[in-house]
Amino acid sequence: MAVATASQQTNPGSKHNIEGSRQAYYEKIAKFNMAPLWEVLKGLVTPEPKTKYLPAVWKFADVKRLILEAGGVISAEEAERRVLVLENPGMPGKSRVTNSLFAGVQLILPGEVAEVHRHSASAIRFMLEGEGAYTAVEGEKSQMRHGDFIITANWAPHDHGNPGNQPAMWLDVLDMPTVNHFEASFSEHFEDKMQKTNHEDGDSFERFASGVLPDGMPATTNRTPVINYPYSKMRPILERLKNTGDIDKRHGARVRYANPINGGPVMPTMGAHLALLPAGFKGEPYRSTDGTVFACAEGHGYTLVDGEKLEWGVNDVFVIPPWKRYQHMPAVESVLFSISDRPAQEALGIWREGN
Ligand code: GTQ
Repeated sequence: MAVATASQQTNPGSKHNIEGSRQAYYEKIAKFNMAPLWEVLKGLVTPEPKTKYLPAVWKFADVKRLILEAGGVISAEEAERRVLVLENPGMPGKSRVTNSLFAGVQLILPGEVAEVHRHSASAIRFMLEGEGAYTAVEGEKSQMRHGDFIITANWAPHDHGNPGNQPAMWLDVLDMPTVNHFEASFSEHFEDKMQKTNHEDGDSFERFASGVLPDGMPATTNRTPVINYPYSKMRPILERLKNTGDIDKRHGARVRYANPINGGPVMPTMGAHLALLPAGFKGEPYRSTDGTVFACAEGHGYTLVDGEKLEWGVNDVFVIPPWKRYQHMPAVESVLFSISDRPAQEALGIWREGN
């Protein structure tokens, strides 16, 4: 072996010479905007999903204290949206919680308005704390209460306001990184600060999610017409599932927020679930290719992810990156909201799950 190594060093075909001539070749083709696939192929076509994003928890006690401080730093009007971005610690500075999703917590103080605008990105709100604030979407002014799930589909005009007397805080999740991946982002402002709303609170839920549909409605739409899926209507359904033992061993007693027109996801890019984890539940391991953002609506416990314990309680937010194996371990009966890019992956045929 020693002899062979010595002869290789003087051989014109030695490893050293080959690398040198390859490098010269790479430099030559780079001038023509070309590059060798074989140098990068393994990183591009991985045998399993690889992520730089990390599992993480944002404790509501910290989020609340710090965002209330932002109330003294900038007004909602000046900020346009007074939001603390929940930055994934694996990718700081990217304004992302997963590679495809943005998450933030928004604060509206009593008397404030966040002016009407619209954009290509779709948004959801999951209401955390404070009563008296509303989001107006497409002419419906929707009161936001703890656990409510509010839809702002792409290009839908929306404004927020708080005529009440408590600071209102909610989780925003938007598909901005997905839209920006396609470099397809538009946005615009309106002359008025607020929309004229001619649909009463709860109108879209009653109109479209009661087993009948306005006659002549198309049989399929790629987004839900419902603006607010109120927690007061969802929570009793979880109770029904629990009471009949319809409890998934990984997810608990879980509903998927559906488009009532065709049963599809609420939006093409983002889908959400609400799950009750009964007292004593020990979740079996689960993983899927959709990195998922969770918010705790009730209870407390922890989620095991790759041997790490993410402890959560009411209004805490946590993220599980793609293909990380996790198990939910509630300490008491708990309710978890979750949202991910699963509908987008399913539409593209790349979504997978496993244990
Ligand atoms: O409420 O319209 O967290 O446009 C980020 C961008 C919230 C909003 C965000 C937005 C909004």
